[in-house]
Amino acid sequence: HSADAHRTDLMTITRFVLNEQSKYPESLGDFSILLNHIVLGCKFVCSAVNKAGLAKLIGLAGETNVQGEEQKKLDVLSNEVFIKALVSSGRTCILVSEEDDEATFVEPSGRGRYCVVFDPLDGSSNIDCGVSIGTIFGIYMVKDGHEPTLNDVLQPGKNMLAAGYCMYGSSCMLVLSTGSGVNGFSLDPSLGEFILTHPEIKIPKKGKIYSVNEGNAINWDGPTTKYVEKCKFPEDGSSAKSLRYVGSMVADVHRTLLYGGIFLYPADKKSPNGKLRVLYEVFPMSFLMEQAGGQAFTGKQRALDLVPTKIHERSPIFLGSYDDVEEIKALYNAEE
Ligand code: AHM
Ligand code: MG
Repeated sequence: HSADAHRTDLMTITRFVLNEQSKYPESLGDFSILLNHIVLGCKFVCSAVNKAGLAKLIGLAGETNVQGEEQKKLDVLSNEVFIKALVSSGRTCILVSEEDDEATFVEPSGRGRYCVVFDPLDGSSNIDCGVSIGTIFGIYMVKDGHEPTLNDVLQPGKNMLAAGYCMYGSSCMLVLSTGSGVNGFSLDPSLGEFILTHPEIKIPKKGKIYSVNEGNAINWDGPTTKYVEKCKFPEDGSSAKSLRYVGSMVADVHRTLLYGGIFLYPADKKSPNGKLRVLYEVFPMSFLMEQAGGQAFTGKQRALDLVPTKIHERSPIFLGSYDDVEEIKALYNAEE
């Protein structure tokens, strides 16, 4: 019986990645080691996020200002844990974190070939109210033998070797692509292991949900305005789309991946480059979308073709189901 098999033959994320890597005989197992360190960071953040509410209660009983400090600490703490886990893996050379203005260059003695770009705890406005937040990461590799420079991470997203996110939601889920499809793993808290629960995720070709901060509509450009209008008042006889917006990119993208639809963070008059960061928000999510059969578009081009010039650069982003992104592409292309 297949249900029994699920309970006794557990595909952990480590086993899964080792299996994948064994297809490449030249693989040294470095990637598996790196991933194990990322997984450790995710488990730590998951546990810290779950305790955050409790820590707040304890704080309230004691000092009055502990409350605010505890919450702030969660981003900083998550960042420290990831930086230390990644450096100690011995497999990284450059780290770019949303939390740090400058990139971290690993000392030569502890260096490896991988560059990791990440947002350790995304969706900061949702921490205080217990709504889903997440970690996003992307991985590049430096070409053999040269001294690593920022140019090794200022690469188009299509050069990433792997990308993923971990969502701290009603359950803790890690979604990963190493360039051959997308797989989802759920943390079994009793085992402390991520178990493959969502093999070969494919995004529906077309969806019924759009996801955007409509409060910014007054500042939108023509194509975005027109697209959202079409979601609400379709002209072709199709039914209107539902609106879902958590305000945590990981949660909004995760839902889009599983249910289909489109996620938008467009440019607006106030933020001509949108809000989201290219290296550790736009690229990893675009990589996952394409790997799942969807698309990701910046309003001008395929998102993964973008060449960033600064590590904290921003870009507008439209990603999700193939057909839905095709529609917004048509509207932007008609503008030109
Ligand atoms: P953050 O890095 O300060 O948490 O901001 C990123 C978040 C994303 O998770 C989310 O998609 C977006 O900001 C929501 O922005 P807004 O509140 O403008 O809708
Ligand atoms: Mg962020």
